Amino acid sequence: MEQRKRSWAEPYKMKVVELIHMTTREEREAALKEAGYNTFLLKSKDVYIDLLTDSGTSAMSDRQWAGMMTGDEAYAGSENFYHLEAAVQKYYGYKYLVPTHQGRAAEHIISQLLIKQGDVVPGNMYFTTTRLHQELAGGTFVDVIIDEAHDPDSTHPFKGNVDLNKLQAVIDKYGASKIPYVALATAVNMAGGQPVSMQNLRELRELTAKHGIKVIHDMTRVAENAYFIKKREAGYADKPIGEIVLEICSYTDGATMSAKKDALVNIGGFLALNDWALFEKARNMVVVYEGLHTYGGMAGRDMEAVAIGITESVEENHIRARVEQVIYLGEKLIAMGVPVVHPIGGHGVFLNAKQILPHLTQDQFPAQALAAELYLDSGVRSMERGIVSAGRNKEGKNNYPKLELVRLTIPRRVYTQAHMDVVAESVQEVYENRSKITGLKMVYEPEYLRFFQARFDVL
Ligand code: P70
Repeated sequence: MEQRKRSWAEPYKMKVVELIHMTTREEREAALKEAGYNTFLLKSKDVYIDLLTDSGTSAMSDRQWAGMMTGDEAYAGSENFYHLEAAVQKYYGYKYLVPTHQGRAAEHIISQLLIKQGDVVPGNMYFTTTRLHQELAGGTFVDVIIDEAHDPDSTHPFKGNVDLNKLQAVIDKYGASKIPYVALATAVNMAGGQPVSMQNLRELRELTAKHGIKVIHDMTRVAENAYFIKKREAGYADKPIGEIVLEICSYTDGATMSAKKDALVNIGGFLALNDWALFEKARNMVVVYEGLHTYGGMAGRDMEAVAIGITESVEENHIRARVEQVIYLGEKLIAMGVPVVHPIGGHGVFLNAKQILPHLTQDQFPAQALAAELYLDSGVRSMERGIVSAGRNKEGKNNYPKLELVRLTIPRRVYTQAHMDVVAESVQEVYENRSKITGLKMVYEPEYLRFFQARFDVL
């Protein structure tokens, strides 16, 4: 007998709501011009549905807000630090915790501690802040993700996987002593929120162990990765998400975390390590750049919210609704014929700007132009993830990434299915009028992470 479809619904109900602004097209035209056609420079009051990022934009639960009231704001030895430390040990299995104000601060510390001038750092696709910290420490990032990750149409179920042959070639070429660690991200952001398989992690551990190379895990979206393993990898369908997360972490030596994503808070992060000697060095460094080692730039109340957020992030109902909401939007767009990155990832839907705007060259910033047009149409804010984000290489030349994407990133527990419908209809409208979209030129380019503050003008 055929099984009747049973829908999922948000495993929460609303207690407080935030009113959002609606604008006219004329108002949006003025706002966009003032923002230099960069969605990062728009004022939030001018945005209707904000899909810029899933970072720090989650709705916290009543349990988290209640936890905030138990903030122990002692300068040293805050109770909340010990709660967070216990949560990291229990849910992620890492032994030692260095709190930081957000993810990039943890990246800074680990990069400075492990990378020497002239080192190479292989990783499963670059992330903007991660690669910059590796470069500032004297290293060079080398991409070792599987080829499928660079192909938006490939439906490989684990496009985040490390290509072990590519990694072996890097080891052969430079020697293990030049490789401080492999930078391994779960739910690879720049590839479209694509997961790594457990099988791949096991093999990666084996290969790196043979050469004495560490694996440092960017675990910002590890629970979303775990959900895909549960859905797609043999042997995991009945395993609790928490167990899958623990197993993922067990194949790595330490982790950087932006708690602003998976862990459902508005600010926070950490570095987690298993090696005592390295931890001691990191703890020493955090007091220089972040704050004392028992708060690292977070208030006590923030650490409590992270500790509770971690427990909620591995709840089955939560993670299912979170990822399936993203997939709901993605499938709607696919049904409308809009080119997107396949398969739909864990934190957002990525529009394939190269394919949508074939009349623009990459130097005319197609993804930036598409994000601007979407905002003009409906006030939906998205993020460029293409040539602007990819920045310049060490010689000062533009990087030309294969992926030229617009990210529609879904904040956790914030928007409803009706919001997703409105977004899809706006994307469809823009898609149907795509031939009228013109390119942009960059008129201001900052030195670091240019996508945040660059300004553009119409061609
Ligand atoms: C995003 C955010 C942050 C992030 C991440 C991964 C896989 C580290 C970090 C840094 C915010 C962002 C950051 C740079 C460019 C655009 C947007 N990602 N690793 O929206 O963490 O922000 O806490 O310092 O995704 O994807 P943090």
